[in-house]
Amino acid sequence: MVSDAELNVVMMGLGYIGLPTAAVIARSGARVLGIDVNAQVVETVNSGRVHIEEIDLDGLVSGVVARGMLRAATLIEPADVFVIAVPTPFDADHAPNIGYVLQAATNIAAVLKAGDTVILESTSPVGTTDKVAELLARLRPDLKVPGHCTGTADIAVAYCPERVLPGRILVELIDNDRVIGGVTPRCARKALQFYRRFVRGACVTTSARAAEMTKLTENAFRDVNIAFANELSVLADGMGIDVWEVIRLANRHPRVNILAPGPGVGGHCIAVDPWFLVHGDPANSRLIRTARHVNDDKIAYTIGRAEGLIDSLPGAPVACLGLAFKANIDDFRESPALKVAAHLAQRYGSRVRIVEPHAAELPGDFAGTAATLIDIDEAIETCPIFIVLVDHDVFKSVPLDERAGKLVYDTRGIWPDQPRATLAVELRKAG
Ligand code: SAJ
Repeated sequence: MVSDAELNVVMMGLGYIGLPTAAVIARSGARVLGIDVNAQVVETVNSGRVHIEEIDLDGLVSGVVARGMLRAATLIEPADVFVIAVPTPFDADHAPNIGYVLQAATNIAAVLKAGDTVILESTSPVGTTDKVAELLARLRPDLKVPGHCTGTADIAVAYCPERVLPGRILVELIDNDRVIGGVTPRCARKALQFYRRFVRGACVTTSARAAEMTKLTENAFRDVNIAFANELSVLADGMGIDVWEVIRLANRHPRVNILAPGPGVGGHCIAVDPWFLVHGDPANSRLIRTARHVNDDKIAYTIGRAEGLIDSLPGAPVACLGLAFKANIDDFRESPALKVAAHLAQRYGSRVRIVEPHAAELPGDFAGTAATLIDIDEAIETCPIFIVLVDHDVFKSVPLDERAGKLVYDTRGIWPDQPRATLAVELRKAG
């Protein structure tokens, strides 16, 4: 690989993963060109600003752009390493759509030269990296592509999944271990050299297919475990038992570690990636598919429980706490909290007051409803009913004396000291 000072890297896609990764690589001393189809994003990054919220990202991007280490464009240029971090959504029938990955690979093929490394980071169905190599071989018959040539290949093709947690991206990009899968072992070694530049965690090499499955496995593992917690919460509700107490007690067992139930699973990873495994082998992925359904169904269940509580106090204002897909972030995409709150706003109109410190105004989902956005202080003053949908720190810190008399449906278990008589589960038992 070329020396540090000369290394040129192209990042395909400047989204939630691509932009922070590009900035971290630029900080490590490589010159990075970020490519995005959205001209607005390109302009924002080139002016040293960010279009996504992530802790400390603004300062990092403005610094590396000011030093000339990171710039953005819509058109690709030659480089030494190409990293693909574009979306891999699923279609209506949950079939993975790798169209953006193949388009990125097509663009890379146009500028590829001997000695280059192509790395896919997007979460992808097993076999996608092989398809990228196959495409490069077809588009560039002048190059010896791994898996499609004899002797030493001219380029390297590898898969290295991103594993960072929104809200901790910059820390986890450096500290997390990385799984690096090569189309051939030599490809993995080439990609390993690249990640060692900026990763402090261990970098482990394997095959591209094993690395692809590892990524899907990580998110499916979490989905299945959250589904267990969500199923427990429904069972406990039916028996008039506080599920949070049961989980706290069960987790005292040295080999039990139950995750947290909630209003459903949101975001763009955990609720999507397990389908890639299911789609690959539907007959043998019964548990993973069922977990997806359990988590998706929790949204409708939460709405039903919330309606029961709201109807118990006709006409009273209702505070819905949180819209984000999880705590302390401003990301509302695929958020179960937003779906529940928007449904309640449709049904109960001006009775519904939304508290979301990460929103300046209500999202479009509330258009046509009479719901309003208020702050937590106003909610405490005016609302006798609280539906807790997100465990933002600011909600957790509301002291008991300010909520003692409220009727509470706490889907996130943020207030363990809430008097039982005011909890939705207790009211249901009584009713
Ligand atoms: N959730 C629960 N209960 C829990 C944990 C989470 O209901 O005990 C919910 C959250 O509220 C949220 C959803 O699950 O709605 C997902 O949140 P998350 O924090 O579990 O995960 P993400 O989607 O923010 O990030 C995940 C991470 N994967 C794993 O932890 C295995 C991250 O490391 C990945 O990089 C990311 O997916 C990704 O990009 O794939």
